[in-house]
Amino acid sequence: MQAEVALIMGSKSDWATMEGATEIMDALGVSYHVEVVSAHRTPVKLAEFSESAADKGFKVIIGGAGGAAHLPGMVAAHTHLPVLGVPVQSKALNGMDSLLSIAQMPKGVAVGTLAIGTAGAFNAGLLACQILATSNPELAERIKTFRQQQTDTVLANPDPREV
Ligand code: RP5
Repeated sequence: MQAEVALIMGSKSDWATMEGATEIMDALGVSYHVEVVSAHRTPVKLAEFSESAADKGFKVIIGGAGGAAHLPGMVAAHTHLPVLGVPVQSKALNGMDSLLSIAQMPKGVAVGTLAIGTAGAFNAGLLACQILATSNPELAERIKTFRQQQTDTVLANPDPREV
């Protein structure tokens, strides 16, 4: 079965962060493909991957990268599919470099930028599911259930001193 989401990242070192996207996609029953595709180390592969992504059946691409994080922007330059960018926390600048590299796209080529690090990766997976849910009512119901469970958990235990 063809995966609906392509989850790509610039390096194997990004996996510890990007794995968070798979957590929520697994929970919501959305299929994904995972692969290292580097804007700088494998630029031809990046172009070929991005140009063929729609024809392969992918509907959303999540790209995670750190430092000079050109991956999501360059993917977006090669496809009309929605691209979600996750700034991986870098050692030198704590991910501020990654964030600005991904967020500051020029007008006309869009990347949806998430938060730095694991929260951003998780939310990229969630947002990919929400995009797919616009044409999948059953997935939309599963997302609503997830959100309600999250709300119920917080409301059920409002004392910050209790675990
Ligand atoms: C980026 O450089 C990657 O996305 C990664 O976050 C960062 C460091 O890569 P490695 O040197 O760990 O392979 O391209």
